[in-house]
Amino acid sequence: MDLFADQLAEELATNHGLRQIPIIDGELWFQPQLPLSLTSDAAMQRLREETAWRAETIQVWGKQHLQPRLMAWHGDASYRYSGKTFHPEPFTPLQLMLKQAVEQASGRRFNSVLLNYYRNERDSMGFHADDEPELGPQPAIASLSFGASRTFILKHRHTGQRLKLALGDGALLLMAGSLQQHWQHGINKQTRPCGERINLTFRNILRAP
Ligand SMILES: O=C(O)CCC(=O)C(=O)O
Ligand SMILES: [Mn+2]
Repeated sequence: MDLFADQLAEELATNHGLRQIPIIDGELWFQPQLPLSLTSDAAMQRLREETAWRAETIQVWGKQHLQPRLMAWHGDASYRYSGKTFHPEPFTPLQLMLKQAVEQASGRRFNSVLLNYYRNERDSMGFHADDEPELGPQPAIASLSFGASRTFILKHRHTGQRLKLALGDGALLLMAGSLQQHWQHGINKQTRPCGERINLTFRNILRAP
């Protein structure tokens, strides 16, 4: 049975701040609206304009396809993702400000951000885990969303349990502990029309010693 984690989180969220959503095999923390010093509309517009968006390709059965979304990588460290090495652009001032807000809310530090731009309901992200070795064995990944609400789905690798979470405008989600080892996550395309959404996943890339 699907567990609607946003309902659960709402019950748990008796005041502001990140609240833990109880799940097995990992940590999941959620805050419906991260307080920021600018409106989401303003953040969205600046992210749209200031980010180095790219249409990346993906190889499926030997054929090149365009990813169903735009992506960008900013920060201090290069990173391998979906078999590709990203050489990041520097953080923009707005990204640094958002990073600071996310760090304050989560108590974690980050040195990179992957941004995803879902142009409409047809854009999506396939099931995956953020388990690249550069992130370390138990990475903390903080996801901040702006714009249209989209359903974030977590799927347990062994039990098949699914958990759905509506990530609305301003929502902060923190994945931590052993979550990436045991769960995959993704955003399906949907039939119901929706507007644009920009998601930022802040990560800490471990540097070579
Ligand atoms: O758009 C989202 O909420 C998910 C993004 C994500 O999983 C990723 O960037 O690895
Ligand atoms: Mn991910």
